[in-house]
Amino acid sequence: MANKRKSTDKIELSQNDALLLIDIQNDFLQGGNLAVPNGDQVIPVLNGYIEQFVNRQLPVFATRDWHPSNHSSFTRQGGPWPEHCIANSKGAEFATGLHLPASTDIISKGIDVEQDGYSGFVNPALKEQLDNAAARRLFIGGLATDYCVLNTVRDALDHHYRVLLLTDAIRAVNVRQQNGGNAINEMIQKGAIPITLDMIR
Ligand code: VGL
Ligand code: ZN
Repeated sequence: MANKRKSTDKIELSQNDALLLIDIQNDFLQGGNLAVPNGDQVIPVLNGYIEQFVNRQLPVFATRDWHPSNHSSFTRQGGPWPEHCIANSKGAEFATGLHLPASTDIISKGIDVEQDGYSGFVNPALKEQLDNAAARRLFIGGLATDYCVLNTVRDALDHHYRVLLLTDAIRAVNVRQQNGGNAINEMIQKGAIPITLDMIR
């Protein structure tokens, strides 16, 4: 099909592009309290994207789950998740292997007891800072495909950003085995464009 995007297609980075890294935090990685299966595999790939953006002096944003110790999503409070990403804890720190530039704009979410915080846009600072940076096209990757990536992409599309989904740099929790695949299908169906690192030049 002539119109179908192939992995050989190239994407030229330009101004109005921003990289948005979702929740690359110790608790979502191997040994963490809510480790995403194969989550660590996204780190070297994201470092490749970071390099491309830094080389062009394009902005990098990183969200982080930043919960109080009595967050409503924790099983102890009747929620679905083990305790994870408690503000200022080791588990909430960004992975040391992730090469975040010093200029990274950090967006905390899930900071109130009742705020679910799956989407980076629950913190209004994200939209404000993206607008300050004149970002129109967001390259989104990270953890987890079926929660925070999905909800951030939904909101980004609702806010009329163009979204490029980094399909080689996302991993799913897969509480049910099909959740990650379903999430990817939904994001693409809503307008996100799936890309891989080799497509960037
Ligand atoms: C996430 C579950 C709970 C995520 C955050 O980052 O996808 N998932 N909190
Ligand atoms: Zn959380």
